[in-house]
Amino acid sequence: MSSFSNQGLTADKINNSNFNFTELEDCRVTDVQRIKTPPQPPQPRPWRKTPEWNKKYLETLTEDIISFKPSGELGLSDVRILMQGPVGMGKSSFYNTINSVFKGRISQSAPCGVAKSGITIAYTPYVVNVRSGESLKFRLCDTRGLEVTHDLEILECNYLLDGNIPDFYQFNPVAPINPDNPLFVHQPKCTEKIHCVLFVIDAATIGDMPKTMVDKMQYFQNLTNFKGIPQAVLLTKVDLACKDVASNITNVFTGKKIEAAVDKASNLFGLPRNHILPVKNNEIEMELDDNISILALLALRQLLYYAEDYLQVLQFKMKARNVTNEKGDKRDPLEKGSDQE
Ligand SMILES: Nc1nc2c(ncn2[C@@H]2O[C@H](COP(=O)(O)OP(=O)(O)OP(=O)(O)O)[C@@H](O)[C@H]2O)c(=O)[nH]1
Ligand SMILES: [Mg+2]
Repeated sequence: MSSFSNQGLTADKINNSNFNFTELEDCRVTDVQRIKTPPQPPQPRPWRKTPEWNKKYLETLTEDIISFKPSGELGLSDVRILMQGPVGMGKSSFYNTINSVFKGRISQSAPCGVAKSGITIAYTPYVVNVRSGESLKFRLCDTRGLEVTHDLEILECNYLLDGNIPDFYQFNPVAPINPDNPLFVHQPKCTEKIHCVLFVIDAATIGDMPKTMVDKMQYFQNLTNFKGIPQAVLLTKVDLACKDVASNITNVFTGKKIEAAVDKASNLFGLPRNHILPVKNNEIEMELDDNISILALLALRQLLYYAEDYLQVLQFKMKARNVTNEKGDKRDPLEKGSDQE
């Protein structure tokens, strides 16, 4: 039996009213240890494998994204990821969050905020530069948000996917662009087309989306499916959806409310759950937060993988049809009818 002598000290002096024992003469060491280290509550099981929340992992993700290059054979300078979704979901903020990581400070290049008819009104394929000034090999294409009453015409959505809408084109809700418009891009290059679609949805309000909006998104998704373009859902505002995540972003993959929002998005879009990417954009932050950056880069890296997989399929098709690449300019594998049977 392990015991110790109180050496003349009284229980009051020793326990300082913190310990729950009074029989000091026969106090076992194991008893003291048990009282000092109360058993920890079991950690909730993550619903998705959690990333390592540390600087080293942030560096790994950053390097993966910097080293991303679209497959050579198509001759693309970069891939285009189109952000689409209702107004105010955090599309522009996602670009700002990504751009901030590579700038090394909070950046607000894309205007964002809350306005009834939306803040973004133009098609803007944003580029991200590293600090040396070099551009990364992807563009986050921001566009006008969908509204229940007013939005992009479905034909305009089709033109967006096909690269017919010029960069920085300002949408006119009362006069949708058409092939007679002098700005219309009649023969877009493969690099001007969309290689991955990202539906941007607010995790806190996904359950309240009006049916008309869901229908609009699904209609747009059908178009995307028809063209074989890969898709994912960016689930923003996870801080507003779950208090535990608001207090600590690393709880995102254990938060039950986030898991429920992921399930909902997966059902809504008919996409596997690993295509649903939760993020928290910079909003209140004045300084970069590594955990926010890790979550955003994790999503972005996955989008680049989807775009790359798509390009590989296009290359197989190109080879099968024996068409030359953009440099040879003989035939574009994304030409209408060439990527679908
Ligand atoms: N708390 C919180 N707020 C966010 C988050 N993402 C975006 N916001 C805020 O939501 C509002 C709308 O964000 P935007 O990025 O402008 O949304 P958008 O989808 O680009 O909106 P439109 O351009 O109007 O279609 C802004 O006030 C953002 O600061 C997030 O993850 N958490
Ligand atoms: Mg916007």
